[in-house]
Amino acid sequence: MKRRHFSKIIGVILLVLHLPLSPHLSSAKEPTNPAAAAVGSHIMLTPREMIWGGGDHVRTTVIEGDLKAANVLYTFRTKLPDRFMIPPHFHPADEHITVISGTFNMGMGDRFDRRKTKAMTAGSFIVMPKGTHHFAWTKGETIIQVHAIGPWGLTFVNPQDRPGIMKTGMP
Ligand SMILES: [Cu+2]
Repeated sequence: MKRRHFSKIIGVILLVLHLPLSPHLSSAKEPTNPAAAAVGSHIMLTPREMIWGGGDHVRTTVIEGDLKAANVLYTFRTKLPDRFMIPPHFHPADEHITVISGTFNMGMGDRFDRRKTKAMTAGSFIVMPKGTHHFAWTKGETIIQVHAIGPWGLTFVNPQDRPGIMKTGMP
């Protein structure tokens, strides 16, 4: 009798433990999009192993995928100097941003306005839907990690706009 009771309890525990795991155990739930398994071999990169390139102000390292490849996930990091401004722009795919260090101040809309930005500190996460107009500026040297489905693209709302270090007195 005691033994039966014990096995009943074990059965309930197993059932409870199994429930949140079941999506992972079921092979029927595997994604069918080929991009879900596009990486040929594993990636294990420490920050020291990342190779940065780019100009004097902005440094970039692509850590996964190819920014030009279509329908495949890419991930890159960009290192921006203090008071760097990215004018209103949008992207051809949902943009996912993780702030690695510094502060990335981000706002929405067609006009750059520092008062309308939110201070996204290290560890913050942002998703900007495809086509959404947004802008940003940095406080301190800032590293952001961007991942999205390629190809990468950025279009300024005002075609004359260029990213760059803010001068004092800017909006
Ligand atoms: Cu953006």
